[in-house]
Amino acid sequence: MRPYRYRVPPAREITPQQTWLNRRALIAAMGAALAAPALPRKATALPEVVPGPFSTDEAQTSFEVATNYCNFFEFGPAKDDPARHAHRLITDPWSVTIDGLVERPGAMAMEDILARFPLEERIYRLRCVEAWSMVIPWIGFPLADLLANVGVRPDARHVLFEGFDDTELMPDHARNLLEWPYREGLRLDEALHPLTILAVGMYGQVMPNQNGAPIRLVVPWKYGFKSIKSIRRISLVAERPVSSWQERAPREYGYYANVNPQVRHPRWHQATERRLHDGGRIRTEMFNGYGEEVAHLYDGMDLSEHY
Ligand SMILES: Nc1nc2c(c(=O)[nH]1)N[C@H]1C(S)=C(S)[C@@H](COP(=O)(O)O)O[C@H]1N2
Ligand SMILES: [Mo]
Repeated sequence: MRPYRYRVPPAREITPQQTWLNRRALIAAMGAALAAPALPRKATALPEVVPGPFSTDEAQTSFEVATNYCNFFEFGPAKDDPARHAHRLITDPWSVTIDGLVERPGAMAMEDILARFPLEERIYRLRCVEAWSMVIPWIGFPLADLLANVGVRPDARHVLFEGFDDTELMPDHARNLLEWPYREGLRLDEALHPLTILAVGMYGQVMPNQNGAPIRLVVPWKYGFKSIKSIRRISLVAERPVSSWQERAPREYGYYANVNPQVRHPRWHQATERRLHDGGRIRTEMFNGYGEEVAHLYDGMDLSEHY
């Protein structure tokens, strides 16, 4: 997260969803034509989705903005890099390896994940540490469901998540931005909190590649960088892991990264945020407005120290 200039693209620069879908279909068709026989097709539909708890009724960010103004550094640092390059990521077949301190380690195929865990819509605020925010209707399921399914061993204290590290897929200007794979972590109680979900879609459809297909984390009370995209591995561990951003700039990015208007950041004022869809500035809420649900997780902790 270097000091780039960020702006919301004006409407004329935003690819309408239909064009974007057509382009994807075209790219898929081109791929299919080159690799003659049975190229795995991207799932076009999700199983049944029911409304879930904790959803906000605030105005939602448009699909166009949410899919064109992205942070996904594997595909480059500019806000439109992910929309331009993430189609390179092949998301089917995909599996997530679950290992470490679990009773039943192994690789879980995406089909099995979709078949096993009932999907819910969760409309959450997303607050980036760069002081912009969106409201996104995610489709996913509680991470706690997956952890219950594999059985967490009593000595596990944290969960480590890893993205993909196929540097071949990355545009040249992205390869050296971070140590790959992208890594994030949560304390076990944060991971088990019912607000924490693994998302497989948004806006009623399969997750667009640039938003972290086929499966990503969403932790709405923390800065957006905790919500790791395109997860390949989930490890239950005893020691607190070091995230990619902590490793890169430990004074700027803490392990907790709870949204906190009182903790200063050297580059972005955290007291207010810009809602991308209306351009207005609003006050940033402690825990991104989810304090009632999560404040108890941090009882007795000095959050200016454990930032
Ligand atoms: N693998 C991976 N996950 C990532 C990132 C990234 O660069 N790589 N960026 C993070 C940041 S900084 C933010 S704000 C959110 C943005 O999610 P969105 O682009 O879907 O809005 O994704 C997070 N997850
Ligand atoms: Mo972010």
